[in-house]
Amino acid sequence: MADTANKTLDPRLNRRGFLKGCTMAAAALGLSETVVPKMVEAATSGQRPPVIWMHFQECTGCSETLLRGAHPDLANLILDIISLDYHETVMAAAGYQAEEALHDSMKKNRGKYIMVVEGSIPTKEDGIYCKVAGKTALDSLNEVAAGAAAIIAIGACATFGGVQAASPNPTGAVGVDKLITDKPIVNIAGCPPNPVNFLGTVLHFMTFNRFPALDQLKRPKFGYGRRIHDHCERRAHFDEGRFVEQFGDEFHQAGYCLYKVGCKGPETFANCPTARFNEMGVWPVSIGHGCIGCTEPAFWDTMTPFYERIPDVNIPGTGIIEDADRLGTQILGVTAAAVGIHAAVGIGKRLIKGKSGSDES
Ligand code: FSX
Ligand code: SF4
Ligand code: F3S
Repeated sequence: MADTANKTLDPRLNRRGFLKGCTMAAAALGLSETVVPKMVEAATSGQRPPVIWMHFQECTGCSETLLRGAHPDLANLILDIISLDYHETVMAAAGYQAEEALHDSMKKNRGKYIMVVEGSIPTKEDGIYCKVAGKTALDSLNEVAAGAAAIIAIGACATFGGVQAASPNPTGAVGVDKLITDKPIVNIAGCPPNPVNFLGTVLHFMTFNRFPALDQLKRPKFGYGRRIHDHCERRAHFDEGRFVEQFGDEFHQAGYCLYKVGCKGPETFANCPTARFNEMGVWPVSIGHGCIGCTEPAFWDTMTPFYERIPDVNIPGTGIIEDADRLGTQILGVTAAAVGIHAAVGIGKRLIKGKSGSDES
C-alpha cells in the first residue's frame, strides 16, 4: 500500500507519463494547459489524500478500468497521487491484516480521508445480501462514511444501484447517496466509468481543494454535461437520415448512425466521444456498438431493450435539451420524442432526395 509520508513519485511513473496524465485530466476538465503545472504541483506536493476504497455489490470492472495494463501511465498516476490505504482487490494484505489496515487508516485520518465506493448497497433484510468480514455492506458504508471528508461513488452500481437494482431489484440495491446524506458525494457514473473522469475529479480536488461543479445527479459537469449524441462522430449520418438497419449490414460497415439499432446516445450525458477509452482512443459507438446509456440512472430498466429504439412518446412542444441539469429519467420520453422527430426529418430528407442509404457516404 502507498505511504502518505512518502512524497517521491513512483519510479514506474516517468515524468513524461505524469505530465501526459495531468494534461489528459486538464483537457477532460475543460481547463487550459496553463493549469497543468498547478496540477502537477498539487499532485507532487506530498499531500496525498488517504483513500479508503470499499467494494460492495459489483463486478470490479471499475477498478479494472482504472488499473488495466493498456494505460499504465494513468494507473500509476492514480496510484501515485493518492495514498490507497485500503482496497480489497489490489492490497497485499488479507483477513485480519486487511481489517487492521482499514481501521488504522480510519483512526489516523479521521475526517480527512476520501472514501471511494465501488458497488451498490443491498438494503433488504437488513442488508444480508452483501457481507465482508462478517459485516454487511450497509454497516461498513455507515461506519467508513462517518469519518470521511468526502465520498466518490464510482460506477453505475455505487452511483445509481447498477444492474443489481434493475427491476425487481431483489436485494433492494441502492447507490451511496440514497443512504449517506451528510457528506459531499461525487457520482462518477458509467458501467464501468471512464478513468479520466475519476482522475480529473481527484486532481481537481487536490488542485483547487474542492470537487468540480456537479449536475443534479451529482455527476461532474465536465464529464457528464453534454449528450453523447451532440458530439458523436456519426452525427452527420443521423442528420442526413443514414442509419444502420441491422448489425453487419452494408450501412453498418459504412459507419452510419446506430440510432435504429438502439443507440441511446441522444438520451445519455457523458464525454465518451471526446475522452474515449484505452490507449487506442476508442469508445462504444466508434467500434460499431450503440451507446446503452450506462451513465444514466436505472439504465437497465429505462434504456432496454438495448438493441431497439425507445418508442417515441407523443409529447407536444419538444425541443433539444441542452443542459444535463434539465434532464431526469422522468423526461427521458421528451428527449426520445424530440430525437424521433429529428430522425424522421433526416429520413424524410433522404426520401425526398430519392436516395437509398447505400449510395451515400
Ligand atoms: Fe458496476 Fe463496477 Fe458496471 Fe462493473 O465494479 S459499474 S457492474 S462494469 O464495474 O460497479
Ligand atoms: Fe451517434 Fe448514436 Fe446519436 Fe447516432 S444516435 S449520432 S450513433 S450518438
Ligand atoms: Fe456508456 Fe454510452 Fe459511454 S454505453 S461508455 S455512456 S457510449
